[in-house]
Amino acid sequence: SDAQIPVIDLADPDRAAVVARIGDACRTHGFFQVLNHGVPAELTQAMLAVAYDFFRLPAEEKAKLYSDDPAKKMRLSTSFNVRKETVHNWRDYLRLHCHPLEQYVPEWPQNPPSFRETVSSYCVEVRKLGFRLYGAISQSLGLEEGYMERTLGEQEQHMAVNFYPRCPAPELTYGLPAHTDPNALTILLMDQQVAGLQVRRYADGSWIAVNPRPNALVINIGDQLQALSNGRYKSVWHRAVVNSDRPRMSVASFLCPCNDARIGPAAELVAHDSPAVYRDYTYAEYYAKFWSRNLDQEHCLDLFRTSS
Ligand code: AKG
Repeated sequence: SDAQIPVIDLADPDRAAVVARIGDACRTHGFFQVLNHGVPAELTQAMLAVAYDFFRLPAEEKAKLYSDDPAKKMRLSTSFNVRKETVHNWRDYLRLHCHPLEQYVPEWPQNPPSFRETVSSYCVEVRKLGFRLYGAISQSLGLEEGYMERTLGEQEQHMAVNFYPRCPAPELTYGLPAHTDPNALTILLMDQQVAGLQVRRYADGSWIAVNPRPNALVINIGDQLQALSNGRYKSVWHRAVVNSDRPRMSVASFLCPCNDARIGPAAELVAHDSPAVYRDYTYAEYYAKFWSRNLDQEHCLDLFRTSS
């Protein structure tokens, strides 16, 4: 279909209009693209280039980093949950914890030689963008600008560097099957040459392709913002398809509440005619639940609904 997710120019001087567009996008799609987002184009290009260089390293060198233990703070892995799933996904990925950087960078790959420096700089810029978006998202819900930042606590930041090799039979699997993101906000840097991301429209369940757009970043609402917004904003299903012609890369940055953050609908968004849709829980509880499941199950947040 020709439907597209909204594209929002963050440099538009009309702040109220930008906030309104973001609110609209979060309500109707749960996804939007941003332009003039402050992450320099040279840095996004360098990030993608170093990601490709990493996955071009000899298999024996990469194998040393392999682990399928989700508790590890740095690991190279494949598929999603290789121990549990029946159909594997056509994806290899490097997962990194990124905040605080000085704690984690010493564990990161030293090869390619520019990896640590490029990825660290990218993480810093993406985090700044994420906090700017939290401000706008809070305001778009009628909350004070600092609401999300305060409620989510001293936030963690994770990264998935997703590499989807050429797939000889792309109709048999996905790069990543449909899932929603368990964190608060995701900032996705997509391959500029090869498309693959598809987003499920909340309105009618149809899938729309998100085509790469020069220098744009893709933003999506994770499960935690759906909970905080009392269901007004949507953490929607999305997936990555693969193809037989070309490999593809994507770099997903996940801003996550701290483990002991208490998450639940904002008091300001709960009223007699809009009761709390979700119960309160800690992020640690949610995250453990998410990783204990496969991706082909119901929306994880449905397990945290109030019983009424
Ligand atoms: C994820 O890493 O959670 C994604 O959804 C990546 C999607 C993509 O590769 O475009």
